[in-house]
Amino acid sequence: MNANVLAWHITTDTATGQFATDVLDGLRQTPKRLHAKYFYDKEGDQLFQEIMASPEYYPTRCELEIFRDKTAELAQGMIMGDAFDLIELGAGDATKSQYLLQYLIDSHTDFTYIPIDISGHILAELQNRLEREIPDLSIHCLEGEYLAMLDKATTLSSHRKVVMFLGANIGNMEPREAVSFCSNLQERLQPGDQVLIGFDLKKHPRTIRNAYDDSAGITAKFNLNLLKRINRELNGNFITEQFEHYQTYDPVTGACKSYLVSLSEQQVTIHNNHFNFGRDEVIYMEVSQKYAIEEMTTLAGKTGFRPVHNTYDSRHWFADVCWEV
Ligand code: AVJ
Repeated sequence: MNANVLAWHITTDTATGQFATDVLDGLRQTPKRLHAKYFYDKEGDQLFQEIMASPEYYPTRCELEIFRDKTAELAQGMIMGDAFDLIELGAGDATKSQYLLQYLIDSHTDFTYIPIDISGHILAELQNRLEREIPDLSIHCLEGEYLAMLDKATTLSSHRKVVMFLGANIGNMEPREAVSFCSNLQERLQPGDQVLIGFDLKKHPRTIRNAYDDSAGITAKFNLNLLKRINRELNGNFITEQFEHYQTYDPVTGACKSYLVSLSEQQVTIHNNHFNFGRDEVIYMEVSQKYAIEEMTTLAGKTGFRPVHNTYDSRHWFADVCWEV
């Protein structure tokens, strides 16, 4: 394929076009970087499932414990007041939220569940399953980008809103990006609206590093899969054996970062675009930011929210925090 073919992709297929643009831009930067949001193609989804099942990766199990065992605590702030919309950004298969949904139904709460996801396929499956398993649930799926769909949800109803952003997905933002994301969220909400955000907390640095450097090498595969995806979808020629996963965690800043290290001096071509890699040069792949309790509170304060309540798992490794506008 030549550059014209790439241009064709960019103008005719927004999804592929954005992927191509972001990959080429990222690899032109110093240091080179790729975006974690592109990890999740079919193979990446499968590998992420394996990560969540690995003994080292604790965050999913911690948040599941909160939703399963502390449901009443999570719900207490929400159920005061009139009917509300429970909006979930990046709902996925909603395994965790389902405990909360069931609890709200059992306590005869008047609410509509509005899952937002970029994948229409995932939403269709979710809607099917929830209609079967929680027949009394009122559900309205929105397919698209988080903030655009949040705007849409605002035009659909004037109900009070509770917006959930779970799974420590906020960790994929650098602290500065988290501030602008929370501000954008706050601007779209009204006084009395709430958010429920899942944060992975600072803890023993080895526990954290091991979660992203599992002994079976699944996280390494997960990172390398993005190179394979670029080969598949953007006509790249990465030799994945020439790259090695390297994980860091800085217990002071809370930044947990993954890199791919080039094992030799090499050139990679993506659609006629050439990229030179020095030996030991890295690609910065992902940040999974960890928070101290005060750092979450500071983030709330900087972005116009008032912290209402934090719910923790039994080890205090994870927090789902409720903030109000
Ligand atoms: C889905 C962003 C929460 O950062 O912990 C897991 C992704 N990356 N292992 C995380 C991930 C490597 C995960 N999030």
